[in-house]
Amino acid sequence: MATAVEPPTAPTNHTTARATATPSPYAAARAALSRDGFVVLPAHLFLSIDLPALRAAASTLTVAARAGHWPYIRTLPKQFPPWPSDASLGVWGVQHLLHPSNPSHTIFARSYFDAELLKYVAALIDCEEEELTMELYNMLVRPDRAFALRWHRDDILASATEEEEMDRLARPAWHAQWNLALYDDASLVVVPGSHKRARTPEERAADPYEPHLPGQKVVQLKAGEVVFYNNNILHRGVYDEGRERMTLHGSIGTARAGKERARNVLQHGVGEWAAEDDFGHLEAGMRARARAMREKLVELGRSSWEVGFYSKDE
Ligand SMILES: O=C(O)CCC(=O)C(=O)O
Repeated sequence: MATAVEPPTAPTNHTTARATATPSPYAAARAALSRDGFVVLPAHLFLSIDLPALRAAASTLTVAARAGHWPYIRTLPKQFPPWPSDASLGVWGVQHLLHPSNPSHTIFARSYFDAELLKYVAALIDCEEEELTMELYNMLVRPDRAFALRWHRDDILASATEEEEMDRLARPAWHAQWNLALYDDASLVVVPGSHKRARTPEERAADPYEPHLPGQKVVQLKAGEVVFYNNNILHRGVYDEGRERMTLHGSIGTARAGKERARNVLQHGVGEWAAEDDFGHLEAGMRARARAMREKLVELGRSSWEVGFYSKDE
């Protein structure tokens, strides 16, 4: 079972930590992610995560999105992109928190580029921090009416054969994905360990909205906690439209990722505005990191212009 990882006494570089006998917190998180497919980290690790400021910014943007004033939204009843930009359909996600036209994008950027978070990301991907590439920063919110996501793996189609599943699962993810809960959240349901194996006959035969798959676990997050999860773990979202949800949903990649990852990232439209954001309001050290990571995303867009995308809803 994935457990919360205790904080480092003194932050260390994950490559240094690998050589020591006692696993560093970064190595422990990596081991848990590798074993279970997810790992929950405590809120106090991440000093730049300012919950009151994030809640205020998240609430303002969500109100704008529901009123039709923020066009980057996930709309009901669609699970996968692209989503029509019509808030009257109902909203379950708010996209592009780092878009320069979001007046609060700097507040979200401080949490996305948090120094400690990036150390964990590099350790979980197993790359150097200098190789990290900006990807996506979105927010999952209480849906406007009853809604749930079906069981899925983010970049393996439900129609994949056992061989196709295993072929994809055997390859490195080259990115890290996380949920950071601004309010207590129990929406993400996973099947621990399923990121390492093809679906069982029972999982294949199950209803896409099957409420109880063997071994499933509801990931319980307290406000401020972060769950990193393998996006190809068998998972779903089960939502309570009556309960506040504002959970930041991020991913960061590495320059080592190929076109497959480029498709997954660029299908969300981030390539259209990323070059405009110079993160000018961030503090110097964070600004330099953000600009370097943003540059890698812009380069990914340039070199992958032909990737296109498919929709798993079809
Ligand atoms: O709501 C969640 O936490 C899960 C979201 C998800 O599975 C997805 O966006 O593919």
